[in-house]
Amino acid sequence: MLNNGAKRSGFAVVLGMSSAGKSTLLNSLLEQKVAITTSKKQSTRTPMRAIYTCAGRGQIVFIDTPGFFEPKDKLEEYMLNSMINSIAMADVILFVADISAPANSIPKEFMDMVTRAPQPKILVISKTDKKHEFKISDNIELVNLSTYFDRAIPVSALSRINTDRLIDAVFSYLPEGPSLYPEDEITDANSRFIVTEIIREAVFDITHEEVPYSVAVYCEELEKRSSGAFYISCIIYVERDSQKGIIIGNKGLTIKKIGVRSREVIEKALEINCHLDLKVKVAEKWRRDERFLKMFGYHAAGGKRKK
Ligand SMILES: Nc1nc2c(ncn2[C@@H]2O[C@H](COP(=O)(O)OP(=O)(O)OP(=O)(O)O)[C@@H](O)[C@H]2O)c(=O)[nH]1
Ligand SMILES: [Mg+2]
Repeated sequence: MLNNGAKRSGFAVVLGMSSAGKSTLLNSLLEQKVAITTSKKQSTRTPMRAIYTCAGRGQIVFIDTPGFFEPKDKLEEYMLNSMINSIAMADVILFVADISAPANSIPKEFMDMVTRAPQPKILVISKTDKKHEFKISDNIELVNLSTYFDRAIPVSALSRINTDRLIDAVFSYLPEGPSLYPEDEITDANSRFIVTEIIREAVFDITHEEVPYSVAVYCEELEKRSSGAFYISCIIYVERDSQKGIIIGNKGLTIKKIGVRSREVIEKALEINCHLDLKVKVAEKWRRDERFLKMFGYHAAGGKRKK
């Protein structure tokens, strides 16, 4: 436990399968929306830092990561590599496993990667609100899994069950030291990144099948006007003409819905008033094209970080 009230700080990397609830957990721990969350897989495409500061105790820099899967194109290779590279900087690893996921859903190579890492590890059993009466022994895979971890903590991000216990556990594994980020900062992501993520989240929620996975958002302009309101212009890229039609929708209704919803979330997240302009363009096979991946920030030296 904490030593003579000395402050602690460090990195806690959050790993797990896609849709395990990693991003939702971080939003719940920070009591603020910092990461996008959707019911569809592969919503997080790039690692993002979510900063939890407690004046008396110190600072935990959580790193949200893309969920594990077999990569099929360059975007997915970037996602997997960025997740793997995040592990090295962690002081503690949080492995999020969905209590309701089917047994054996976690590939052995992923588990091996996690268990081989030298850092202390916490198994975070997520979505426990889904089980009427939660018993770890109900899920034999989780019982086996827990033997590889220093401790297992069942949580519900949505019902905020055991989130304080998880914060206590993470602090106990961090080294003593000063805050790594200014204490009022909650993420390292810049405004352009936050805007494009919010639009992508709206597309994920509003469109279906392959469309969300074929979408990337590019922010052309984000500028404060003399009125005090911001002008934001973004391009939604898709891979095919047919997808452009789906995004625009009958009489432009779908793009309008995406715009209204995104603007509302952007204004709340950035605490601004804004005018949001959305365009849709086709960039064939962008998921396999280095130039586009770079442009969208899906690149090792991606330029969307402040630091
Ligand atoms: N019932 C319940 N659902 C949850 C909880 N946490 C997350 N979910 C749901 O699980 C789905 C996936 O959540 P995300 O947080 O986006 O999952 P993720 O692990 O970040 O997924 P990727 O970014 O795709 O790897 C969403 O529909 C969430 O609402 C929880 O505590 N309880
Ligand atoms: Mg996520």
